[in-house]
Amino acid sequence: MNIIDGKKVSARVKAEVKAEAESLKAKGISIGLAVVIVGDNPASRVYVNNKKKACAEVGFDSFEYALPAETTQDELLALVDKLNSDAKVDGILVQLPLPSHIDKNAVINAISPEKDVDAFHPQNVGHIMIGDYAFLPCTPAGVMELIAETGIEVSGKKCVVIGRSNIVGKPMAMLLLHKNGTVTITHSRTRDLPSVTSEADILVAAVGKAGFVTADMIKPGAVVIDVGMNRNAEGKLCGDVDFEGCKEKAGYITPVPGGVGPMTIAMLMRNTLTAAKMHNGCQD
Ligand code: BQF
Repeated sequence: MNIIDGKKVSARVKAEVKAEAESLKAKGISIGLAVVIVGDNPASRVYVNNKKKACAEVGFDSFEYALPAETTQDELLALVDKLNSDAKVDGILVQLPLPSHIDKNAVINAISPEKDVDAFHPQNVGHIMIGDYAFLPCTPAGVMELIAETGIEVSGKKCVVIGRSNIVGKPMAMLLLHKNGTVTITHSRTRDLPSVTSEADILVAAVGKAGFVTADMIKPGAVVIDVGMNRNAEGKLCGDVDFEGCKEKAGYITPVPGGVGPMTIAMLMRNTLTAAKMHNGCQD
């Protein structure tokens, strides 16, 4: 059993981003990320703080817009519009989930694709599908970095993704496919899930249920990546994988916290750097 250290890998990615940000700064180019949060979801507040902290670490400016829960969709769209044309803003991040009276897709569609550092805009989703990336989807891209860290090649391997969300499951499957994995996407209607997952050389769990993946569901020696972010009865952060039960059987496994989460943030920093380079005409 090997534990993949997401904190360590994310520190390396952030150090690379920081070095590039410094060389841009030497040319008079600063990098800015706008972070928009609507309402007071405590988990969202933590995530936004993590993103602002990472900006400070790598030398980006961050601009927080904390709007009340009653903000109308039109008000939010007006803010996005303003940020789209603000030259100090290279990346725009609207923290999800949004209150139910706001249409998430209307907001995502309003973000300029050139500033869409989450890669949620349909134009960027299309790029991901084709494999000519402008921005990488942050969480799936972070997972790919963690898989690379094991030294195990994706090409030809059986990869199983549990979960089909637009944010994780679907783009995750695309990135694995582009690396020539043989990819299966499973979900709540999949029949006999354990028989599918126990064939996986690489298993990515993005379900949203604590302890969903148990040892009987994994292949001995498999790479097990846990995207889950759940709280158990004691309020402790835990993933979708029964870590204690799976850690001996898996070849490699990611912990929660300290696995995929820090990578999501690091990849957001990388995307913001990419955006700044695009906006300043630096080739990449
Ligand atoms: C860690 C997220 C579900 C829904 C919306 C580090 C984060 C989390 C954990 C973090 C997440 C999850 C984010 C750790 C951002 C990842 O040390 O393990 C960082 O801030 N994340 C988000 O913005 O929205 C979410 C999960």
